[in-house]
Amino acid sequence: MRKITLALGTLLLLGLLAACGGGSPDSFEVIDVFPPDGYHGFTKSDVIEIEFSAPVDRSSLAAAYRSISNELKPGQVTFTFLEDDRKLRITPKTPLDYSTNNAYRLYRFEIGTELRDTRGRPLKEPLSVTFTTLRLFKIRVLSLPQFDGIIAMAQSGTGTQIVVSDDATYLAAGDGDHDETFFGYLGFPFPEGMVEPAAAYLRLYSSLKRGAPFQHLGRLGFELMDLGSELSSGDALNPPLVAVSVFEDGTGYQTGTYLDYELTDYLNEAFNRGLSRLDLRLAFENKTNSDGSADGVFFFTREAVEQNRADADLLPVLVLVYYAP
Ligand SMILES: [Ca+2]
Ligand SMILES: [Ca+2]
Repeated sequence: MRKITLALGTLLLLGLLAACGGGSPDSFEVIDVFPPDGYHGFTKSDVIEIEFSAPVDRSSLAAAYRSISNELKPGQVTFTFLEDDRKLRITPKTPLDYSTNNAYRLYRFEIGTELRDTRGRPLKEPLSVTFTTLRLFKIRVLSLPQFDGIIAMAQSGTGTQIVVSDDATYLAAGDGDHDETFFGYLGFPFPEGMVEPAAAYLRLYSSLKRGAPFQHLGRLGFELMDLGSELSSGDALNPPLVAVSVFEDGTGYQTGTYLDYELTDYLNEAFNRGLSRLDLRLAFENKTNSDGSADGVFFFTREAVEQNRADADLLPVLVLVYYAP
């Protein structure tokens, strides 16, 4: 008899719990928060959102919210209640600053047990969140060996002949002794974790010049490409992804010197297109001046270093500045 009574009591209790599970939870607590405590990589477009188990008594928020971070103090944020006051959005009036180097920039806020729900119950546990915004990184990236190389294109009676050399020790742009056209290629991989690109600078070492390319072929253009999975003949014929905006006109061009070009617009374009690299084609405005004599500029490839034909300092380098968690 006693056993039956106990079982009946358990059933009643379960029934009571089930009834509470509906619109009337057992306790007032945080059930989700963004960013979670310890989060890295909060961006300028992110907002803080906290989801509660029951509707918040709005009048209790002022006493419950606090922050030691100047940009998150009560006067510096906007509070918005959503989803029948079960969700609180906290939007900084000024987007939170990113770290200006690779050190973490910390932000912190708390919601204390002063917070009540509309039934007057205090928050079960205080919420304390420390998080960081994006950090700034500056790295040097070398072109991948399978993408640095040269493509030669020649016109003959039988049509256009294209020769791809992705294992050459140099890349060249210009024309050759038989009026063929040379295009040079570079493919710089993006680092993992790049959330927002900031700037890109290409540094070339002018190892060799033949003829008078800037007089005969016009300016050297840096063309943004998508080289795909490998260098192929189509990469000589395909147009650049966007209009070329960076040119070298040859003023002061000397062999044996470093040349610097800002390619930030190219970086942004490649990143916004979802590409995993900054791929470049180096091409003069005129494919050839048809004088039967070579005019061109030359740069080392990764293979040149691997074969001990050039020092690593002389390789094309992309200095990449970007934000990551
Ligand atoms: Ca190569
Ligand atoms: Ca020529």
